Amino acid sequence: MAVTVFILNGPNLNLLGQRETAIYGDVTLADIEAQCAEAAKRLDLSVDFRQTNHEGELIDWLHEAGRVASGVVINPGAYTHTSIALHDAIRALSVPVIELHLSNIFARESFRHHSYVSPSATGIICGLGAQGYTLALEAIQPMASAAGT
Ligand code: CA2
Repeated sequence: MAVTVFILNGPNLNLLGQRETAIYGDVTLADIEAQCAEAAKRLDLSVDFRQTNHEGELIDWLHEAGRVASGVVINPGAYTHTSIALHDAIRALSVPVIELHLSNIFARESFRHHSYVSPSATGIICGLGAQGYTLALEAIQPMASAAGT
């Protein structure tokens, strides 16, 4: 049976494809969702793809993932660099969590070089654009299957 992986996207990622295309490319979040649905089919995963601009909602979704999912892929957006609450919520999970960034945060402004999420994450993918989402699903599939919901 397919296990469930939450794919959570944080603030401003709903704007992808409309602005900042030099950094993030012209791909939209809807394109990424479609790409994830295709990868999920191939990997026999059930994916639940969400985006929010609210920190508390991301935290509620992480708690929900702890109850009903076998893994989480999260692009926390700018909360990556500010949120101890996200750090704590991810730390409380026993399912694998992959932190994902479209851009290479280490090649950008210095305020993006620190992540509060990374020390709590199982693994990190950054700088590979939209392809990172497919790679994250490929990486989490065996771990999520072992975790098994
Ligand atoms: O590279 C990533 O995926 C980021 O998580 C994207 C965040 C940024 O704050 C992180 O440092 C790295 C930004 C999300 C998208 O922001 C947009 C803003 C305007 C127009 C389009 C996207």
